[in-house]
Amino acid sequence: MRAANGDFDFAVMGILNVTPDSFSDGGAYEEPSAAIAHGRELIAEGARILDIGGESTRPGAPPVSPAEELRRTRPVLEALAPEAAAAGVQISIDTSKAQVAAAALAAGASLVNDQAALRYAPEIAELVASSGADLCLMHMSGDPRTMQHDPHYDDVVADVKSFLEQQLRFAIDHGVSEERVVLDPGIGFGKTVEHNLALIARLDELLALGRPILIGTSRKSFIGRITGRDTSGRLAGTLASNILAYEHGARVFRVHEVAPMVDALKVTAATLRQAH
Ligand code: HH2
Repeated sequence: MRAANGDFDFAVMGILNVTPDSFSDGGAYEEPSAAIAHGRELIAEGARILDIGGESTRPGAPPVSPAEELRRTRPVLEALAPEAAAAGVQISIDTSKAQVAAAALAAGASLVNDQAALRYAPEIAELVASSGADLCLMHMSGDPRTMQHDPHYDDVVADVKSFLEQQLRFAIDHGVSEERVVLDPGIGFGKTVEHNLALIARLDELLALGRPILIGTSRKSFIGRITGRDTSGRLAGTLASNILAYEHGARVFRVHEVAPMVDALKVTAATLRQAH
């Protein structure tokens, strides 16, 4: 990760879903002009990374072709890339398709956020290696169509850790520099509420892999299950889960609402500094 928030050791990643069907903001930024305006807002609010995605991965989401994913994301990426570069903000492409990753890297993205962690498109490793980009490897059990059908682990934290270790090794063996990789336990991807909470509470165990941890809890259903709130009322739960994740070692935070997250993490980080 290149850019932290101010003199703090965390980076907030703003979510920019250019999709008709994302679970909490589907359709809101489907028009390129609306997505570009929202991207500018996220930068102004303090996002250090913009994560642009053209395919929803909510449970049961229908797959999207590479051409359609590119049609959605490319104009937004091309418009925002120069402004993001001027502001020192990194652009991330949220995709598991090599064709989409390649086009996004050519248009100015410098992070590939691969939710399949190279399982669907192993060739993303070579693309990332040759362009010198960063790579996020996320754990998902199965695929979005089936992942919430009775997920099971022997020990969710140990199983996620060993998967991430194996995919990190694969990436390195295919030319990716280790220091370019970020790891993500994949909150909500083939996990029960208890699995998600265990991953946050025991996130420290993933630090042994030696790479920064990215976490994405924003508005997710485990927060709704605990609080009884729909997606529009999950900001407080999102902040709470990310503050705890920071305390347990996460340093990159993927969220829809950037400004409150930046403030909450600044106070958390400043407080914890005094404890050490
Ligand atoms: N979660 C979502 C999408 N991409 N990437 C990473 N690395 N980690 C995550 O936890 C993660 C992710 C799902 O959230 P969202 O983009 O809001 O929804 P949708 O997939 O429906 O577009």
